[in-house]
Amino acid sequence: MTEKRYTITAALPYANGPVHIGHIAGCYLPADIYVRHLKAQGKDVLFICGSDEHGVPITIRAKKEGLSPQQVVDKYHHLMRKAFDDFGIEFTYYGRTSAPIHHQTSADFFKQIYTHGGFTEETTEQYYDPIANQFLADRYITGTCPKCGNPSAYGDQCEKCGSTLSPTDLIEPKSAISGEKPIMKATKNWFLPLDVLQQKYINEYIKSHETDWKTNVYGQCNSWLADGLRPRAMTRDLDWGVPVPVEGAEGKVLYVWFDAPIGYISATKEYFETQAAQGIGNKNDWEKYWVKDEQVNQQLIHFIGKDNIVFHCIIFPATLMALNETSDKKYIYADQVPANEFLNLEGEKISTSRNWAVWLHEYLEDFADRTDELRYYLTAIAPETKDSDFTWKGYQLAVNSELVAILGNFVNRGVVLCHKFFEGKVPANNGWGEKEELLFAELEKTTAHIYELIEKFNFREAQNQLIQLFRNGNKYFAETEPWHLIKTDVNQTATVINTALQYTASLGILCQAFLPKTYKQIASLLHIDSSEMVLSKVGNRHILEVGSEIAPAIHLFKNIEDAEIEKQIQKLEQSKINNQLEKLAEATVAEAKPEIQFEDFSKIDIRVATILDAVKVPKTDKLLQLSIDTGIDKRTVVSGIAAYHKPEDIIGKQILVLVNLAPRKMKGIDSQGMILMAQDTDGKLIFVAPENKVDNGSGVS
Ligand code: B3M
Ligand code: ZN
Repeated sequence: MTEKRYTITAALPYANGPVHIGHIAGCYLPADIYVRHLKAQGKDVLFICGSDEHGVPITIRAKKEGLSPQQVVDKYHHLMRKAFDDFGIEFTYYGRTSAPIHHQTSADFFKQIYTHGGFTEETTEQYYDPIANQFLADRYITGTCPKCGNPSAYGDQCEKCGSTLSPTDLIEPKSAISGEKPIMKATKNWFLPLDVLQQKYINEYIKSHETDWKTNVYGQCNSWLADGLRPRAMTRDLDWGVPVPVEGAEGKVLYVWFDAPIGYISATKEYFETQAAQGIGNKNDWEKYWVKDEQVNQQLIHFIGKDNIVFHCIIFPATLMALNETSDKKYIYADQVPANEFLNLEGEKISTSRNWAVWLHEYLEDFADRTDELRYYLTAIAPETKDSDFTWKGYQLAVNSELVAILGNFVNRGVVLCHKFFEGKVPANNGWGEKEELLFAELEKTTAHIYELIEKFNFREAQNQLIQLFRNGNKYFAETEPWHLIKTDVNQTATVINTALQYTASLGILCQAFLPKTYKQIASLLHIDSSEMVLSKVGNRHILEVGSEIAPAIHLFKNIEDAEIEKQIQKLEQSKINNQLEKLAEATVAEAKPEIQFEDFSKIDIRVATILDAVKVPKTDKLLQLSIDTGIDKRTVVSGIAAYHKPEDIIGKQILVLVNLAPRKMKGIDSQGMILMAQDTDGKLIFVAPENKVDNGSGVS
């Protein structure tokens, strides 16, 4: 059994928002590197992904955007797909779980297990909204967190203290749909008996990966198994998803975590169907990648983020195990699940709802053509073993001091010198010395190491080793100094340039998996057809023919300017300000706050003041910078009222100011205090002021 066949999947992103850098670093980029590396070796590999278009996250988004769930998934499916394409993630096929073939496949799987008696039927009491006439998914129930008192915790978790909750934990639960108090109502659902499957298969399956899975992945699975798996409902009372294909299940759909991973299989089917329709291959070829074939060493590898570990290592295999009990067709289970930890942004957790993210499609707009730069930095900081942090300054530094100064510089020097001394034709190699032998010996050793690292999913270090090879190239130039050597020894200079260019060709090939655009550019600089730039040639001393012409020099990378980085940081700061303002607005409309003591109130120092001057804070649309006379002093306050008040209209106005609020920096300006505003029903902010003019500094009590 020598033939190896790879089925590689990357987590199906929810079609409820665009893709951000955290997703890319988490699984799409490492998967793409791995796949490119395999393909470069001529391996049989299929790379599958697609949009996850079911589940509560979609319906919540739809409600928020005032769209139907179908409109939401259409919108984000196309946006994500385009961003992946533009960024150069080379899926063999990108499907979607709303596709008919997916509905069919997942319904068939369910039916097959059901008919075979593989599910247990259970009636449980679930929260039900009597006004909206529907059962409530955990996310649709809000209430007070029993752990920290946060009044807007969700039925599955409290975002304030991070506790995992179940809906019945909430104090004073409310339906997020109607605001009504939900009632308990009995409902029937179908459960996968994970407890039984654990004893029969799962324990053994996980145990068999004790040494070859990443420790974080194995550890998480093991702790679930140690707790003992419990039956899990594979159907839900929801009106969006794949309808449960059995009688008496009206109004129920398949649990999204049942159908989503089957999406990998249905997308594979769809791919081979489309191929077959064009006369290529056979539509049943999908089985080669999913159904056990004793003659072939099949490798199924799921690239995911750490929050998906249990679903890919336990629940999906369990589904397939239940399915495998029903027929002779045996589906394969994951051989590897190289899950990554999380990527943070500027020291904070990436958050879609707070818009604290770098969206891939926006990056591609702002940094058109700079795809390899982002690939490079995300791999350099890949959260492989622990969470890591994306910073714009870090990105700039990586590009300028590594891609420009090390990689780009080395490639450029060889090409420039070849044109300068040898009319742009590859000069002869007139005999190697010690330096050349050493350079190539290092190349051979490091290449083998890079392969090993990639095979262990250690892309970060693999790329680091690649850059080290470019560093060695620069060192070679520094030691041989061809720009001086040319004056005394043309033959020896020819050898140096020949060596540098052959070495460049090898490194170009090694760039293929990590920096595909750079790989192509190096190929075209050296006038080599990319089909000639194959991994087996790395280390070859004669990739380029003596006398062959090379292209004029270009800069592979250019520096990222401070202004570009500043613009991105400003953008993030703007999100922060918007969030603060939203929070303030929310706080004012929220219900009555808990009782306080007089001592609490007496800490507050509110004074009458007059606005002396007002200007808009540059590059923001919401902020005004006010100079005010508080009677105690003259000071600056930044206030989020620009949308409601023109600066010229408010100069001279008397207002109320909380003067002893700790200063806060907003857009780099120290804001000393807070103007008191009332909010009308449209959300407009209106000044609160004394009825008649009084002295500045008069206290309010
Ligand atoms: N859509 C969860 C996520 O985006 C889910 C992954 C499905 S993979 C089959 O994190
Ligand atoms: Zn809480």
